[in-house]
Amino acid sequence: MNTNATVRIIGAPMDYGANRRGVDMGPSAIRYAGLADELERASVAPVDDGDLSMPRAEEIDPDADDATGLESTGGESAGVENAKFLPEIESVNARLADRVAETLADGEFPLVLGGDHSVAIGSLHGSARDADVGAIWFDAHADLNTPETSPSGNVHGMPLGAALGRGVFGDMDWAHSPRLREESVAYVGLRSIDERERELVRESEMTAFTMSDIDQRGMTAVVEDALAVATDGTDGIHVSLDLDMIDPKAAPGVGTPVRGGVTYREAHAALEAVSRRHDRDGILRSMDVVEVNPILDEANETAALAAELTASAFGKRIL
Ligand code: HAR
Ligand code: MN
Ligand code: MN
Ligand code: MN
Repeated sequence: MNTNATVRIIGAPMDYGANRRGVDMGPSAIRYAGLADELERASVAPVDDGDLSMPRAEEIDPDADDATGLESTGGESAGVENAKFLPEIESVNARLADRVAETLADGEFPLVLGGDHSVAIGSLHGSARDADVGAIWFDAHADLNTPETSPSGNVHGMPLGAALGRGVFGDMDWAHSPRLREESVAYVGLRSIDERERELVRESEMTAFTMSDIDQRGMTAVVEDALAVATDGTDGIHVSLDLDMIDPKAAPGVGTPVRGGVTYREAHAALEAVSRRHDRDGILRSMDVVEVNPILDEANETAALAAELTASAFGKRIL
């Protein structure tokens, strides 16, 4: 990284937004896999803030062993009751947003370790508090649902919907807070999109690079275009890295694996492209690394890859 900013690691061991237990262990798994050493190899001195404290899902709901939470009602007529654990998710995210905003105000770089992808609601809310922020969303999924459109009621399918100020999001008043603008958001890696979400993405002003775009154009060209979108007219970018962008062969330990994802090297190429642009223009402002589920991954290789990719984003080079 060409800035001297301290990278502050903020763990958010939350799985309330996912449909399976295990991503709550993501922050531990990524640390155990050697995140600090990897970052040091990128000449970054990380400071670890530890984890935000939060009750385990079973302490809220004894039947949450598969994180079923409330029964999903789904469909357009459903309201916030179709968002499982929404009050708990909002309360964690309100604290996370404050931590991210304070970290930025101190001139440091917030690196948020999830947790399921609903933690991006907090990191984006904090990052966009005092700045105009663009985003690159590395993900197999569009995460654009709202409680009204979600087929599952799982909030990890809704963080971009929330950050764009769509739908009803209880206390987290995105409609009246600083938020993302559609034209400053670029997806990379999409391949699993709900029917309703497909319409929402098409109708939106967001830029979507699917797996087919990566097949046809190559990862580096795609990410350079995504960077152009997210940096245009903004003060900096938030990178949200959902490990399920990567093919389950290289990243088996994720909450929602989808085959046909990017390879190990393409993933590094993606984050290296972010880092090269950051070296030039100092564009990177905040980042989250989410959906690592070590339960599904005997060798903890997904967490190791998460640590390596983070180092690539911060400037680690092969030579
Ligand atoms: N779109 C589906 C839903 O809303 C699947 C959710 C996506 N899961 C994730 N997000 N891992 O990236 O339920
Ligand atoms: Mn996601
Ligand atoms: Mn703003
Ligand atoms: Mn995903």
